Amino acid sequence: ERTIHLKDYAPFPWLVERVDLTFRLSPDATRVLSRVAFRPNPDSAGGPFFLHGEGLRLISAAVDGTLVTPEVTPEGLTCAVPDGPFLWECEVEIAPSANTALEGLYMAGDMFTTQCEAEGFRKITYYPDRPDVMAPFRVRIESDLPVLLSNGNPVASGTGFAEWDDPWPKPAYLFALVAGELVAVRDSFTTRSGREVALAVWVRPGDEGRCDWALESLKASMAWDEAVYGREYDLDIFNIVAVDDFNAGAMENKGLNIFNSALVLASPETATDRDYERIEAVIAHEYFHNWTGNRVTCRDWFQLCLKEGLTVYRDQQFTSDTRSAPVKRIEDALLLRSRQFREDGGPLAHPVRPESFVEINNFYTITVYEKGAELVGMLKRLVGDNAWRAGCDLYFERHDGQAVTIEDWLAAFSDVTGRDLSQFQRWYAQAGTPRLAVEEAWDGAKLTLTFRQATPPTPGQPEKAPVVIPVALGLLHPDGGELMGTTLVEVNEAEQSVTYDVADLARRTGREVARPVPSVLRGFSAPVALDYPRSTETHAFLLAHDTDPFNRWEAGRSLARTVLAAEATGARADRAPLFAGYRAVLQDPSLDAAFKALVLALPSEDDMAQTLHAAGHTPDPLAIHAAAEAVRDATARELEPLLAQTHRANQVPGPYRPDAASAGRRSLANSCLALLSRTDGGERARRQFAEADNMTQSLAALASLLTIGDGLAELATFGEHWADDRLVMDKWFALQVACAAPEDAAATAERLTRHPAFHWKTPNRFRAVFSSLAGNAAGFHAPSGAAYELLADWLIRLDPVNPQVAARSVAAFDSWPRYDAARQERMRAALGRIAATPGLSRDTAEMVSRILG
Ligand code: DPP
Ligand code: ZN
Repeated sequence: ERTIHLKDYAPFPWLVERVDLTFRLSPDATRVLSRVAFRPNPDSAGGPFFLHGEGLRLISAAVDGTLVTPEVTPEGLTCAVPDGPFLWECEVEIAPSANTALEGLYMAGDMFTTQCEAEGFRKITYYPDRPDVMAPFRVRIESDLPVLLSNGNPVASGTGFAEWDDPWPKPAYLFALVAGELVAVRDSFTTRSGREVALAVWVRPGDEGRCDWALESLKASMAWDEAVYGREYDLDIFNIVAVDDFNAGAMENKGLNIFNSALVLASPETATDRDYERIEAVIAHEYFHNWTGNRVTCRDWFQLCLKEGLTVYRDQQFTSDTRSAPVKRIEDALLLRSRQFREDGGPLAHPVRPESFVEINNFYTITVYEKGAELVGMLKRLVGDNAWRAGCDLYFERHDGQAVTIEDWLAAFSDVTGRDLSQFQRWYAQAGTPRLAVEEAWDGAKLTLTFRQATPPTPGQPEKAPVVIPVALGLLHPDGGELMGTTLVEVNEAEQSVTYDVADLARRTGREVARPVPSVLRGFSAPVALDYPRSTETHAFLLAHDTDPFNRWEAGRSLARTVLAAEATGARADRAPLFAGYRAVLQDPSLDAAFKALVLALPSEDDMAQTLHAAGHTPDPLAIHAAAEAVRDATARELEPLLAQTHRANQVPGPYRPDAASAGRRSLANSCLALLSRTDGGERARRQFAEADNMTQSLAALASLLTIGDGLAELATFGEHWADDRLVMDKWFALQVACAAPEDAAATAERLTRHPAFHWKTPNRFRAVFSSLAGNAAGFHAPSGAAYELLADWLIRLDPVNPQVAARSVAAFDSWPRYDAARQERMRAALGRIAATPGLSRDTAEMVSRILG
């Protein structure tokens, strides 16, 4: 297998002056004509003229107008070319209708669409398909279809054709083309310098009523990027297209964003609050790429975090500003700890900037994205808000129109601040989650905190050096008040101490001297695992008194974790402090509803498996599930009147609105509903299901019923009612598997694969069943191994059709090393069976071999 290494980077020996493409569209035989003006790259040491190209039928090629016969291989072609500038022309034929991998030019139903990131453009024509080759593109599309779209501004159109011109130099991965019978929902935005931008969301006829939220979110994003980063949009038009068959979430093609329809289309009847929030965030994310990714792009794919980590960070900021900042921070930490820490602690661990890959599509990971965003957040914390903005401005100014590296990014900040960021750079190079141990010493007047950091070994990286860990901390007085507000401690040694003169702090705040209660890693100021054993009383105290909302939530979480860890390992736990904490939080009028809902949610079962594994146990998924169920049952019994009252008090009257406050109240009411269903036999949920006028309420009610082993009638009603709606049916498929009892999960998934609407070649539908199965921890790890077998069977079937989706789904098996011998053996056997499949894709083969180690 070819392995690509970061250290082997060399620039392409030519520069591209401009690209002209003509597409003669036809599902089975599309012709692509390209004219590319090359000139020698003065920064290159030279080399052969090699153009990437895969699965293309070469019709003809010419250099400066003279026909040539290039040497063609499965990866591309080489050709003799002149020493100076020259014009390359070629014509190829491709078959979009045969493209089930959904990479390159493909058919989504009757429409033509593209997905080129990372290396899909080479399936469209011969080209230097690498992000450091940037050029302006002009595109002519010839087709009888009514809507013909590409990047940039429209420059000409007539019967059977349209022409587009993108003046901004871009790499081929940002190329896009869409053609089909689409309708537009339009709006406009005036930039702060007065440029009028025409906005449109293009959808299949019938979906027009579900575009308003995407347009609102887009306008809000455009205004936010101007206000917060001073970044304006730079074309006359911004198009978004909704596509049903799409491998990922969305794609930031210049001026023509293409979205998985699940992340664009929303109406109160069909989309949940969660969907609305995700749509808003993803619209923002793709829009923000216009500056972080498009105007300034990546030199090579090893630098993927340069654009993704930064853009995720920016979309997180946007959501914090638009909704609740503490709630957003908690949600991001939840995601990071449940999925990124898992990845970082298993066989798929890799640095935020990997050093090698076989298939780059396998590195669009939670580590590159979410840990990448954490690194950006830490950088901002370390340099401060003013230097942050100055550094960003310098980065944009210096590198506009360039393809750059993490070193270039960090240089902007060291230049602005004079600070040496070389130790910080280790965060990009070292895989694994640093563990930060904290110890307190109290002498009656001074408090010393000692920090010890260590990053565990990961594949290929046995030894780790200390990183810079910004630790935000505060000190609380035992009377509940704040003794010292949040300060930042930079931990950059393996072991480091900091001492606080508590006597002095007490005098200054007019309090008695007493041992303070530290609140450490406020706001989750660094993506580390904190090892700070504290008593239940301390957690209860922090839950009641911490002034930092994140740590307040964290304290509640720790109470729950302590109970679950004990009960899942057969020990007895005192649940009373947890229930007391729940009571206090539910009754606190100063806390918002979304926050209360987050406190009420138990750590996920996979999260508990990670916790137990880190503590030296072999986690038993069934025991964890049973413990969580028992705690939920007990919570429902113990807190019933308060839950019922909270449920009533948080009903949102009037027509559905997706704003954060309403969504927060629904979230809290539905958390209560889920618990109350355990004691009321599902009565409230059945009523809510019958009366619901929006998807949030009806899906929550249905989930509550299915979780208590009820709701079959409602499930059938729901399925019939929404049979023709592919997005809602994805929820119908997913929910049944997600809510199935451990012993039923595999059978439920298997039964659904026989459902006539199980269109397994559509990624959303495949994932509705199989991501849900992998996410149902106790069901996936049921002792029979049936879920492992079923997933392996389907991955073997999917791989030749859609290698990208198959490869991503294999990651479900990456937790095998933490389980008992029997489960390990079954999971490895399933992986072995996939590995032994003849003709396995490069994508899936790489994943399986990394997981097996
Ligand atoms: N479309 C994906 C994203 O925005 C990859 N660039 O993250
Ligand atoms: Zn992105």
